[in-house]
Amino acid sequence: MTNSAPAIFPPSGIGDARSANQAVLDWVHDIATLTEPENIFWCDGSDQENDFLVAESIKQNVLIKLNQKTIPRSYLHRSNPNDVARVEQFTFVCTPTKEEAGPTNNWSEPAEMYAKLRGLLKGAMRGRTMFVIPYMMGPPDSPLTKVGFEITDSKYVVLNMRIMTRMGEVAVKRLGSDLNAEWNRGVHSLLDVNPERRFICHFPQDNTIISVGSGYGGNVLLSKKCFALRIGTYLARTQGWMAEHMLILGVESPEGKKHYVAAAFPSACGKTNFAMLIPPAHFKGWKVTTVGDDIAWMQIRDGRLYAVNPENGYFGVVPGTSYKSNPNAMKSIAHDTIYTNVALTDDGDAWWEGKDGPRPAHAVDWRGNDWTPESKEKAAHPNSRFTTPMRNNPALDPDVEKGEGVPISAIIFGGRRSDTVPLVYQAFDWDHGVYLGATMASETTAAATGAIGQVRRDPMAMLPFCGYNIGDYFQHWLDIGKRLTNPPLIFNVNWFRKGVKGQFLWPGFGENMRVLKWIIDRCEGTGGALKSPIGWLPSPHDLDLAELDIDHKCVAEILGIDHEEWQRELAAHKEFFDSLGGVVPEKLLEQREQLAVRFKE
Ligand code: OXD
Ligand code: MN
Repeated sequence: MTNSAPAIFPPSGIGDARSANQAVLDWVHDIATLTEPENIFWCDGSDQENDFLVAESIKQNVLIKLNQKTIPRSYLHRSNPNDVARVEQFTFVCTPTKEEAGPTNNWSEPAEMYAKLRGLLKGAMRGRTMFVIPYMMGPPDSPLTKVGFEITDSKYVVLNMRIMTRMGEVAVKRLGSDLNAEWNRGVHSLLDVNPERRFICHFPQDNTIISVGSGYGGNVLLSKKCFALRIGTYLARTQGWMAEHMLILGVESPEGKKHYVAAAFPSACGKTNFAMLIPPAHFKGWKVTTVGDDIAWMQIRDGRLYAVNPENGYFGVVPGTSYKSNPNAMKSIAHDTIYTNVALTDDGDAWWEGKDGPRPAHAVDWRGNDWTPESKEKAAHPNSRFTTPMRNNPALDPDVEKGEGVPISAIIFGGRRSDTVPLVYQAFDWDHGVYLGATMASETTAAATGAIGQVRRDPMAMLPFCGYNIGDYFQHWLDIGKRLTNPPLIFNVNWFRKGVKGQFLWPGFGENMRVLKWIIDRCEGTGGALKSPIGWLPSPHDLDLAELDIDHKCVAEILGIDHEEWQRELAAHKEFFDSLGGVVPEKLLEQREQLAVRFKE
């Protein structure tokens, strides 16, 4: 720091920049010179610092203290109503050429975007404190673990990053003093939270993210979608590993045999619920444990894929969370949790649509307005969120900190589809599995702004998160397959198929254990299956449906393949591949042709 830089604040011994890498200090100095903050606050992630920032946030109305008896150390934040979800239309991948960003990303020339962002950031932190957050993604002793620094002028971001990452000195130490060491530079400023000046920009070649004009999680907790996925995919490709939008769970049989599976579902399709699944009573002795609920970083060891969860907390969708849908999530969010955009009851509790128990007679809704059960508006925003430490999860897997990761036996793709796609089926091999991932689709939800309920292709649930050309990403998947001697089996699931009357055919939630069990049986080589044009399909008796109250007609319907629907699906696959403008690898085009041929056989 030079003399002209602002003083480090607070001077009380909280936070310390002295041990930081000079390259980081130079960058901090550059951003401080540009944004002109009143103070620089070097975050250390300590309890003392957290208490200080929580108290300040309450004073400034950034946080509302919830009832400390019923939900200890938990707080509510209300975001600006214009700022409640990720903004894909303002998210950019800035690579030297447009081709590198590919057909699925908004692209801008890096120099142009840097100039525009520097213009917006000029003086942006005047009168504000600039926080510097050192953080680490991944377990402390993992070769996959990476360091990032986020500069922000939002206390809410600091408090959330402390939950979502391993923050503070641990990251500074991991980085060390090598000026050429790899680390992610993240700059965030709220500016005036104006959608017209909202940009989430990634510079993969520089390992840099700049996000302005938003205070909403996915846009501003730069560790998550921006670093662990968009920049992560770029690093993964160049370094030969995988960064995926996948939960990771462990399944242990009563005999103590354990498998791990990774699953990619688009946003708000029940990833957190699946990651925390509690098996129904019939599956006595079976245990499901959570390694991660959103992101998997995977590497090859001894011809197998091993996964770590780079995160340290969960940023989950609140509405619909209940003791019925996800008891482990309910226990996780019963303390030490930051709620965003839920309703506030008169006794200081958090409330949302789908919570257990009766609706409150009166509450204050997510916008801060009075709400009663007669109100037309929802009390909690459909994309309201909880931020909670993974340590709160009663089903946390004991190997979550294991540096080498957990070995993955199966990869599951899935989406929200009312028709066409059966409950579960298995790919014939890795390349066919890549095709299942590449052609995945889902009906859109509230996790991103835009229309809800439309079928959108979302390859590997990565459409909004792949930080480079999607064609090269597909090729990377195919290349990884060539290096695996013991590859995970690949499956596709759909919990959301509906009957003719529009009713869900499958009960979902804990009952998804029945599907998981079949997947594990297939990994063990014991599960039965029928060969179908789309892959290996269980027959109704291959699934353990004992003690499940389900109509046999429903089971047949949910496992069925309607040839007409699949002709439309095949056409949609072609249309999607064509829309990508020639980047899809030949191998996947062949997969489509083979699928078409199998339907004619
Ligand atoms: C998320 C998302 O927040 O996928 O995890 O949108
Ligand atoms: Mn996600």
